[in-house]
Amino acid sequence: MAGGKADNSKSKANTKGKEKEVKKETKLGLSVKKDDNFGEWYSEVVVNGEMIEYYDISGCYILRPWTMSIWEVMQAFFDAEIKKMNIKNCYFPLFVSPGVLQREKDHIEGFAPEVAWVTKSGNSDLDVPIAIRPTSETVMYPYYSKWIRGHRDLPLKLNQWCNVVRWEFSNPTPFIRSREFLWQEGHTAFASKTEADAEVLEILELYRRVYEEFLAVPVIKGQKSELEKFAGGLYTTSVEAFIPNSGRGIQGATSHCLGQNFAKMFEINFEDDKGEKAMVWQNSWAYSTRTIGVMVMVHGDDKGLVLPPKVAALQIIVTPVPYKDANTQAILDTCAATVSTLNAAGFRAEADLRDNYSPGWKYSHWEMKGVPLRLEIGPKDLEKKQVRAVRRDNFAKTDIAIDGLVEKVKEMLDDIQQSLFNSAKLKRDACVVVAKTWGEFAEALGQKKLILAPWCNEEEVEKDVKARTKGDMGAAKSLCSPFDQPELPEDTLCFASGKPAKKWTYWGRSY
Ligand code: 87F
Repeated sequence: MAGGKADNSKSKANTKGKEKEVKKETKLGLSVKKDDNFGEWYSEVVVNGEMIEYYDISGCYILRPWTMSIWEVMQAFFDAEIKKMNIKNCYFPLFVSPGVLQREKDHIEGFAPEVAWVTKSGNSDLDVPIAIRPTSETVMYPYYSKWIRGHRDLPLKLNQWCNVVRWEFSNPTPFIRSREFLWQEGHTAFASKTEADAEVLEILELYRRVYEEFLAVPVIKGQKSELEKFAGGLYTTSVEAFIPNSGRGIQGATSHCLGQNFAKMFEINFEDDKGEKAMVWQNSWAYSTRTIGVMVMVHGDDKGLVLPPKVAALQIIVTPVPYKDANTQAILDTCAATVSTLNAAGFRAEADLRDNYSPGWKYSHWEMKGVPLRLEIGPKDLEKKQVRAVRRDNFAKTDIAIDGLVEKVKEMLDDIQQSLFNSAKLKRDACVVVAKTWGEFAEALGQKKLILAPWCNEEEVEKDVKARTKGDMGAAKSLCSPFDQPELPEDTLCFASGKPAKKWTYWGRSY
């Protein structure tokens, strides 16, 4: 059964002399193992973990509260950080007129098939079809042109939290590739390139922190190749994650320096401090609900989701373990009191006091949903003034004295957060292979590795790598040239062309 809920068949049980309806319990769990069929495992875990519900339009998914609360935690962090940078929130319309969309036709060309259009209202055709934003450059920049007049209007730094629509055609995947998704998009304009360059990196660091500090997913910061950068911009930086199970890299978020390309197209000019006409320097940057899919893929296991405590909607689930002759009410009261203590201390805790599910069923249920810590309270615990803690990440069990509960729980959640990151990093690092020749590269690619290779940095060579690795699994491409460059001895040659290498670059198949 998909949802992991009890079905409707009812049996009667007599508890404390009162007739109660007890739902028959159904089996929880996943029908496949993560290492056996990763794709199937993923689809099951996002549904059974109650993050996603499939929708009747392909590529569209319902984001359930369990998902939205994760998104809101990341949003609260990122939003507060960009406000410190004096970036303001705004909201532009969802619809784009065809005229402005065409104004950046050069770079939109490749994207055009993904743009969705509204052509009717009721039964009548619209005079002019209206596009739905796939991103908001063309929506926003005409107004940047209007609002920016002099150097005192700069910098202009806006962000919006919104949905976008990209009508993808290849295998839609919840969070990872959906036709509508949520993101923030930042669009900033500066008087100088120096300021723009600095902001690109400042934002990229926030993206690193979203992944590493919140989602406990290790990422690599670096620069995209000319082939993989946003064609409308000057250069693109990104954080790149890796999914060991599929052997694919995944672009986690991007921070672009647009240079003056859009300023030219949209005539975003200003009078500089010397009274001369100048063009602005622009950036744009975004991260999306894709982040959540990466987190699920990296941490989930055969029992379901594994949520890092910092983003989990619920950090602690308290379950009573009543026994036949025990004082059930005292156990339930202790559970409730424990939850109050934890909530008062700032944790997100709840008790599962439902009397129509057994403790075992509840364990499986909350394990499926990935709650980081479970506290069990039974008669023995009551007697000893303790609770039993069970960690979701490694199932380690510890008895904690009620006295020092808050401190101990804090310690454990911090430790879970750190352990998730550490083991994800160990696993990711174990997938990295240094390849100096085509032979080594091809072998590593066959083993689904994340490949670090010396490269001549030539576009033609990257195209050639793509052509030579084409196949059912998709071609290999460059993921990024890490900012953190290992030493490159002078006589090092490119793994693909044999020409002198210019930099170390990560390569692999990707999402
Ligand atoms: C799909 C359809 C139309 C990506 C598209 O990365 C246009 C586009 O411009 C498109 N898919 N892009 C590139 C988006 C670039 C940039 N936009 C602002 C970002 C960050 C946020």
